[in-house]
Amino acid sequence: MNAPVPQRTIRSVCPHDCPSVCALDVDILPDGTIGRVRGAKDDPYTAGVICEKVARYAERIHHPERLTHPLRRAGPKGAGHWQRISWDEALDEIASRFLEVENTHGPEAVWPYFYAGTMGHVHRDGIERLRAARGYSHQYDTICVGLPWPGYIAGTGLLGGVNPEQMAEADCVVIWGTNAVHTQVNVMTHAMRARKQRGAQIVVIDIYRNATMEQADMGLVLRPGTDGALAVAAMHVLLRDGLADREYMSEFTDFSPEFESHLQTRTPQWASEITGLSVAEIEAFAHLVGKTPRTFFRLGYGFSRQRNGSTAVHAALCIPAMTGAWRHRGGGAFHSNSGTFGLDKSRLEGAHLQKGNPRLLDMSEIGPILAGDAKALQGGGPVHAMIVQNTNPATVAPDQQKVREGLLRDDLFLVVHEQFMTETAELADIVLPATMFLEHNDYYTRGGHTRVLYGPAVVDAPGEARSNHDVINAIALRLGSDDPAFRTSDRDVVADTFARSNYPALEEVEKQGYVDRERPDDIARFANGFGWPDGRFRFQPDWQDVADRKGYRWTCDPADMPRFADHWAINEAADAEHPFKLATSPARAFLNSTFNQTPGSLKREGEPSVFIHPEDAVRLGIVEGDAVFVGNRRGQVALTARLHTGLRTGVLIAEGLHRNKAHRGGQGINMLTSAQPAPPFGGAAFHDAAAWLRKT
Ligand SMILES: Nc1nc2c(c(=O)[nH]1)N[C@H]1C(S)=C(S)[C@@H](COP(=O)(O)OP(=O)(O)OC[C@H]3O[C@@H](n4cnc5c(=O)[nH]c(N)nc54)[C@H](O)[C@@H]3O)O[C@H]1N2
Ligand SMILES: Nc1nc2c(c(=O)[nH]1)N[C@H]1C(S)=C(S)[C@@H](COP(=O)(O)OP(=O)(O)OC[C@H]3O[C@@H](n4cnc5c(=O)[nH]c(N)nc54)[C@H](O)[C@@H]3O)O[C@H]1N2
Ligand code: SF4
Ligand SMILES: [Mo]
Repeated sequence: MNAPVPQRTIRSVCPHDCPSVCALDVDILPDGTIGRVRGAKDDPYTAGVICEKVARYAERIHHPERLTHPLRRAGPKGAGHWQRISWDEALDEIASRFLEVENTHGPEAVWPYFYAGTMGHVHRDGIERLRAARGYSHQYDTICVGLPWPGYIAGTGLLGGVNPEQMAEADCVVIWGTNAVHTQVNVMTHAMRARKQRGAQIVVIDIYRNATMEQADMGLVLRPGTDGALAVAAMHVLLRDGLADREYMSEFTDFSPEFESHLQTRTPQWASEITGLSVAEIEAFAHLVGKTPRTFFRLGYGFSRQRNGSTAVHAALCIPAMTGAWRHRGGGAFHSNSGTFGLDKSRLEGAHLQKGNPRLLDMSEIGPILAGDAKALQGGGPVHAMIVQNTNPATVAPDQQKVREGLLRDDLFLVVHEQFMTETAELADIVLPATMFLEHNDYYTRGGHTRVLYGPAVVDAPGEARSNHDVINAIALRLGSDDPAFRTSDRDVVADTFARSNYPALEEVEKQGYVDRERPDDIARFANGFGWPDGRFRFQPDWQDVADRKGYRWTCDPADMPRFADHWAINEAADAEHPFKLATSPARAFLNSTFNQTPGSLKREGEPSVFIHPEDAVRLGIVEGDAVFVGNRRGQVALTARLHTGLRTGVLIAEGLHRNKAHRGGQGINMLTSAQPAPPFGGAAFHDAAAWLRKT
């Protein structure tokens, strides 16, 4: 008889698409299953805290509905009839169907589609190797970062900021457009330290009194899509009341008399009419940040998911450049450090294999693309085959009706590699079972901090589940590619990527669990200059420079962009038929659509619902718990009305991506969101939809 294996605790890292990228301590029980999952206490950013959904990970990794075997559709598309097949059968069929499409329609008719279900680079980005080797259509990655990143870079020239641990050393923390209590709980750890240790003021700027605002000293509830107006009016007040750091601006920014005259027109009264905030609120905010040198601006993703989101992020980022907050420890700004990791992923992504110069298809436009929209197809032919990894577009992508109809097309061969039978997998021809993070090796960059962490394979995968890396390699080999890049292990790729990037060797990283990429503090706060050639922060962005630097593609006429930091009035306007503005803010216990099948999360989130202001409810004869429809030109969705005093009249908030079928009628919230690429460079404006609401 084998000796019982003692329980052990291993160091891992949360793989989910969350800026916190927590270091985890995971108990592995004697039977090889996982037990408790805790935040690592010795990791300075995680600091022993993780969210409740990951703390309950045992219920996800050992979920009875996990996919364990390859499946082939055994009836009409989407009908739910499946036949179990072997991996060989599955891979052979995929290879022959892909080759058939390549030969009939050309390689651009195949579109590998992925996102960040796992944030491990090997298992997330390895799909690019297959794409490159076959010359398949590229994917333009817009769904999450297409709006915020350009806005940030437009100011600083680099996607990086002050180490977020320094929030604890601030006298004021501005949490702008991120519901951190739901989406990245560790921000609260460090912000609360500042309050406890230094009496720091916490400001939260959002469009409803969300869980994060409940913790704030100053909560600003503005109208959706009006953050740019608040920002420029705050700057107006800073200049007017002598609170701008003119010395800092002349040394470190492009501040000009023209910009100053522009701001003179952006009065608090002007902004009050746009934002719905009172003049007193705008002035109080400006005075607080103007008089508190150590103010830390934590800019989130939420307020960028408006059509004018890029310019809003840029405008908000201008405030610390005017107050000189960047000068002071505890001050400055942060959105993401994703521009600072210095990784060479050329091999991982197969740059050396690139065949031809295929078109670039926008992932947020998957609906129009599959519907045959010529513009979205970039003038090329239809997509006839897809392999989807790490994402669930049938639930998460905008303009859901088109996405669903497109995925159901009979002339589309759809392969979905998944951990669960998601609503995308349900529409597939072939479904492949995928491993989870504790079952494969990978490294993870922490966009919300400074570290790169390593997560090893520590438990066996269930059934025949295979990793993304292994599946990509197997398909490429079957398609006839013989490059050694397709004969590697995930661990080899981590080691090779670290070596190419001049990181410490994997063995060393493994012992420690992480590589610290913290930049010297003066560099992180741009004390030697911002990331543009003249070292100056830009109040007057040059969006073409941003496009050139990052390879972005214009989706509007550059001449239409505001010249300076500003409010840009281009959002979907409410009108007589669509009197509400709807935002689809994140739910606490789901992560996008991940966890929308785990019992603990389902219990917490309850049925899909919509927050409505009591005055609007009274006007429409609606009471708490009523069944309602919310709709617009794109479709309609059944929800349950919840009265909430913490939003403005005329605003609706539907938290979370419940399964479409959790809604009466089976239509999910993205029925209502638009796939129209937002300016300047694309991205989905998920929180910007005009809509009507009526009782069912
Ligand atoms: N629990 C949970 N955690 C998550 C996720 C999740 O779905 N659930 N998603 C993960 C992912 S992929 C990402 S990218 C991050 C995103 O995390 P965040 O940066 O927090 O961004 P969002 O979740 O889009 O929205 C945050 C807040 O922005 C608000 N908002 C919407 N429009 C506006 C506006 O015009 N102005 C202002 N000021 N606020 C506005 C929303 O109401 C919401 O409260 O979170 C990650 N973490
Ligand atoms: N209405 C509305 N829609 C939104 C948003 C919103 O705020 N409102 N937010 C948007 C944002 S910010 C984002 S980032 C997108 C995210 O959208 P998605 O990237 O689709 O994110 P998830 O819904 O979490 O789905 C990830 C899927 O990957 C699978 N997965 C995880 N790990 C692995 C793996 O190792 N291998 C394989 N093969 N699969 C794996 C999971 O099981 C899960 O089904 O959604 C967007 N959609
Ligand atoms: S807070 Fe984010 S990174 Fe941390 S455990 Fe939860 S989902 Fe993962
Ligand atoms: Mo995201």
